[in-house]
Amino acid sequence: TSGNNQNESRDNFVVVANRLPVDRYTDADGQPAWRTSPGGLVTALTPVMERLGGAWIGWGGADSEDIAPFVHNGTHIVPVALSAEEIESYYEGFSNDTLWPLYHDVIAPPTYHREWWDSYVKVNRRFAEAAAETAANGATVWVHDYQLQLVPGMLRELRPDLTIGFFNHIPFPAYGLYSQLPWRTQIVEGLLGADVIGFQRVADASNFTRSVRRLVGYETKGTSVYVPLESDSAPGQTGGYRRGGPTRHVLAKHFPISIDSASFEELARTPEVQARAAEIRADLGGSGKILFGVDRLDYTKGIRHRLKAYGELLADGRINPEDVTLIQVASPSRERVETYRQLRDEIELTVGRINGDYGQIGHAAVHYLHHGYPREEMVALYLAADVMLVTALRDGMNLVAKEYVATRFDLDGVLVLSEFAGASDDLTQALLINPHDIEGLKASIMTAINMPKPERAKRMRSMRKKVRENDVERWSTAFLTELERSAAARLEEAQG
Ligand code: GDG
Repeated sequence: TSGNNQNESRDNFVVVANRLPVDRYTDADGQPAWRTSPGGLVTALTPVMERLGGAWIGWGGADSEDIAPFVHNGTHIVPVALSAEEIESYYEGFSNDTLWPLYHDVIAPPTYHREWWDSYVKVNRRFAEAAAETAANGATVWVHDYQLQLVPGMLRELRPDLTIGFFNHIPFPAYGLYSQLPWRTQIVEGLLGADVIGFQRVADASNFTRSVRRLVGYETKGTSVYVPLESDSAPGQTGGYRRGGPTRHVLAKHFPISIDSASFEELARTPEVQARAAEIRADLGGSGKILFGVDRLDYTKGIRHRLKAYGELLADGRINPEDVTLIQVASPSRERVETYRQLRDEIELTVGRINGDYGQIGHAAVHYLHHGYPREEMVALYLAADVMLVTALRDGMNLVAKEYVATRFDLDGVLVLSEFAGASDDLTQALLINPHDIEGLKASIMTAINMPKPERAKRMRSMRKKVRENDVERWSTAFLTELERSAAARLEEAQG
């Protein structure tokens, strides 16, 4: 196969993701340089990369056109260039204004533009070609997330020798919504190029297999999809293949992602972070309850619902700003997409109103911060917070919920958690809420504020056990084990 050329310099393990695991910055001498980005995926895959010797293919950010591959901390970095026009159409457009709202149950209306789709196809092909050139013969390639759903199919055509995994970090919608997508069949076929397709929740995997049955008519059984090897008809024509012919097995299963739990606890135990948490509490008056929310500023996170519930509790006189404060960190996100601009305006208007109506000198009702913070500060905030508010309307997993739990080695703090976040499957000892039910949300916030210490400790202990056991290493190992199994099965078949 084509993988044999220069096999020496090629990699046995290749990650393909929209973004590279490194960020560009200007060093002390004014020279452009790269440093590891703080993300969870990077942490999760670093040990695997070190073990297998890996490459990472991704976009390097807005001002990083035409950079040659290089090595960073032992990882082979392969930048994919995007033009300004492609950033608009493939990334901000199709990825973040078509797929993102559609896959989050159309909380915001998805925009369908044929030009955006064309760009998505073109950019996915560029990523697939880069992967085909980088991967050694028989290598394993792990593709990530909704921006790259066509890569598995394209890559399988280019390099049938590879073992291909795909992990979807966001929800996969029910067929009734997914079927809106004009290119629904192409995307399902793109994904089916993988050997293993991972989702966050059981429901996401079953939504996908249902779409497979409805759109291409392939046989599915539980987490197995049987993709016919010979097609009698043009792709996309439902049922146009010979039943009972030879098939390729694809596993479509849930692999709930997690965090590096130990490293969060370790950071929480450092004297610096402890001191900072105490300082935050003291700055807010020392004795009152602190409610805390931290999210990318995104309409899926339910920040408006959270503020509505909190504002009404103040209006009803059930809480008062001398005793209760809300800190809301909204880290800047996708600021060039119109829906996100509007959301920011709405949130800032609401925060201004709440503070204007209920704040007092020295007691703001909401401390609203539109910044990104270093991880140390995040952990100090988690430690300072009596109540953590995760009110997402739809969220693949939500790592913030798990980070809060991992941080609270003191067995204190209450997590209010949306049942629409994947994290609620595991964290059943949180106060589970439906964010659309404002009265219910208000009641749960009051329960959290007034929860007695022994109950807080009992719930936190049980959640900590889950987050410690199911950490991100377990996640990547579970996924890669299935990929290895699939590679072994294919090898066996090929050898007869
Ligand atoms: C997608 C899916 C799924 C946020 N602000 C700051 C900051 N963060 C960190 C958090 C957390 C991460 O960003 C956010 O992860 P989430 O899981 O909460 O949400 P998404 O960004 O939407 O992630 C989600 C995830 O992919 C993984 O599969 O769970 O469902 O939507 O780690 O701590 N970190 C720092 N400063 C900030 O200001 N340092």
